[in-house]
Amino acid sequence: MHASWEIFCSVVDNYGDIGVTWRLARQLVAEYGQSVRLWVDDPSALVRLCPEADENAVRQWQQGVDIRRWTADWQPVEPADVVIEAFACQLPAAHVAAMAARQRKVLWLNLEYLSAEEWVGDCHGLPSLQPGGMQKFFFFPGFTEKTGGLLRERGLIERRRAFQADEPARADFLRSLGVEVLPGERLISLFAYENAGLPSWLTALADGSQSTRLLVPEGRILGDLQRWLAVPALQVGSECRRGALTIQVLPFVRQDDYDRLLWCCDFNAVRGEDSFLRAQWAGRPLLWHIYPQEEGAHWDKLDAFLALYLADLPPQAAHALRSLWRAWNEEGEMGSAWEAVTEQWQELRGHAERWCARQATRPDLAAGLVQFYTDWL
Ligand code: TRH
Repeated sequence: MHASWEIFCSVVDNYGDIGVTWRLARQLVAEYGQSVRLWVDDPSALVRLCPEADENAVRQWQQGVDIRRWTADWQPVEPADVVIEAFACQLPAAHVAAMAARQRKVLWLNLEYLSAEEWVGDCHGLPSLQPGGMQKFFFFPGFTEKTGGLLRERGLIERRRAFQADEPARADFLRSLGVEVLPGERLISLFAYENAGLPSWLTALADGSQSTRLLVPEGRILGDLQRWLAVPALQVGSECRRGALTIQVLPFVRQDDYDRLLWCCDFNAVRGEDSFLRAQWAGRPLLWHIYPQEEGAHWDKLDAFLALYLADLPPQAAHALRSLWRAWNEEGEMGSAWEAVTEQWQELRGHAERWCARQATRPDLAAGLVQFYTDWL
């Protein structure tokens, strides 16, 4: 079934909104042969993930996706068969009117943020009547069969495992980022918001018995790192050593290379939505810095995910990881929680691969969307 799709992305802040919509757009084109138009109000965010993109172009094609700049002065276009508003962004009123007036009916979807909370399964796929008579359906990604699934490209897990088994490929890739791993060094990647808990983690790593190389793509956490290191500035290529810890600042890499970076590491600190999921597909233990929400709403999301993720772990390992995640998100003391995690390392590592394998048996989000459209027709 061939259809035309359009995805509307308003970049609120950071890279999660564009990260998810760009990934979905590419997958619908590459794996389902769909025509996809991606509307983005801030193409400079896309350029970080896809450096070939031109932030000034009104219209451009990248990897088969028709990318349009979404500006305030909306010029009417014929709506697509399926219109996705990502994360409840507000569609142009004139476009909604055109969708309602289109002769061939339009499926209107709101793609929601990823959450493991139980209510998500009950709300997934529900319609809501809009002024003007159209229905809008809520599409929830998620971790259970009652949800719309998780973004996962075809063959992703096989590609990831092959890469992890290919030591020369891993070394070449790391070298391309300026990383030379020393024998016996543990690799950790760090992508996080500012975090007052960071110094205590860094101290634990520096004082530890195992040598660690911390790879940090350029971003918001550099200020905290710089203060702990007490250096005047950090930039791409900076490398500093304190005790058993070597910290190396990497460039912010294209989206596919960020996947490879996660695959290379023994442990990944990630944030938001998309990197959080990619770290799960990497099959390695992870630490999630959840996007903080007003009135602490993010804690329910964090606990809901932990309840699922830790369900099959022996109590000690589950306790260790939960304590680390809570300390990180409370921006609290990380030292003792990190030590407990290192004691459970093998258990957590095996579990990360099993979790990934289990989640990968379910239909992915793009498949779910295509199926939803087919069923709706
Ligand atoms: O950037 P984020 O913090 O985005 C967040 C979340 O999506 C959150 O849910 C949302 O509400 C908020 O924005 C507004 O984290 P996230 O989701 O992990 O997105 C980061 C993207 O950047 C992801 O697609 C991976 C990509 N990335 C690269 O391509 N290269 C890199 O070097 C790095 C570090 C990330």
